[in-house]
Amino acid sequence: MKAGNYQRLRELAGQQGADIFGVAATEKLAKYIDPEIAEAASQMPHIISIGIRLQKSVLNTLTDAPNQIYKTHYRQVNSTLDHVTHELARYIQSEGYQAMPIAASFTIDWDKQTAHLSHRHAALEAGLGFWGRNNLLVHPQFGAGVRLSSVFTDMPLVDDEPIPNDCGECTACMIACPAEAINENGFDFDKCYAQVKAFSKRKNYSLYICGLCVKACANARG
Ligand code: B12
Ligand code: SF4
Ligand code: SF4
Repeated sequence: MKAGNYQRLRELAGQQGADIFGVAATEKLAKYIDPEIAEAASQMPHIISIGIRLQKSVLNTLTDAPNQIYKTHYRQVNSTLDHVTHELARYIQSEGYQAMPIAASFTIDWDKQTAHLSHRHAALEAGLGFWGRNNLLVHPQFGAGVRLSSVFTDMPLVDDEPIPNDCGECTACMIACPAEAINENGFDFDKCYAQVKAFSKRKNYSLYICGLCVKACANARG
């Protein structure tokens, strides 16, 4: 039953537009769940993690800053992620189980820069990739060129395991980052945040996006 549910959800996610799919145990992610949903989440032992691969043709138009085609692609992919997680939740509820889809991109606490759930940590536990030098979830084949989303559920499912891969000798994102936020000592969140905030102030932007370490990683892996 667990394996059958997993396969059915995996197929549905793929039909609706997801490129990658995995399942993590909710209990491993307790510290990455916002208090607003903690009680509800504790009754749903699995987190379905999905991802959509970004188009390299779009990423490769980036030179030294985000541009308008990246901004529109970012929105398209978020919108599709929200569609897929909603469709998975609809199916699960129709089968008599609980499901809670989490938005692809929504910040609930602006001081701490946190969401209802950290999709990266869910994807890490679901075996969709490893933690990269760029602080992003790196898929072994698509690199950090994947956007992520998640659904809590109590439908019986098999949990996946994390994968052992890592960045190895690669340093492509260190060279690409305009803020020097990625270095031998790790990831400097303040430098990255200051850079994406500065980009957001430009005319017609408003979003806290960048994409340069994503582009570097997608090309390094793929
Ligand atoms: C708020 C937010 C931001 C904020 C701050 C994010 C942050 N805290 O790092 C800002 C605006 C700066 C930002 C920037 C970007 N973001 Co953002 N962001 C989010 C959002 C909405 C919430 C993140 C969150 O919950 N943080 C809370 C803390 C607890 O979790 P965390 O940040 O994941 O983890 C921290 C630590 O655990 C630590 N850590 C360090 N090393 C290790 C090692 C291990 C093994 C572990 C477990 C943890 C760990 O790193 C983090 C601290 O910085 C998520 C969507 C979501 N719901 O997850 C997208 C999300 C993380 N963003 C994403 C992306 C792509 C970006 C940008 C590239 C912008 C862009 N799209 O062009 C940059 C990249 C910055 C970078 N290199 O990390 C993607 C990441 C996809 C991926 N493949 O990983 C997400 C998941 C959106 C999505 N739906 O796909 N983001
Ligand atoms: S999002 Fe931009 S500023 Fe932040 S680490 Fe990546 S390349 Fe650097
Ligand atoms: S570009 Fe290379 S070093 Fe940076 S996160 Fe991706 S694999 Fe790791």
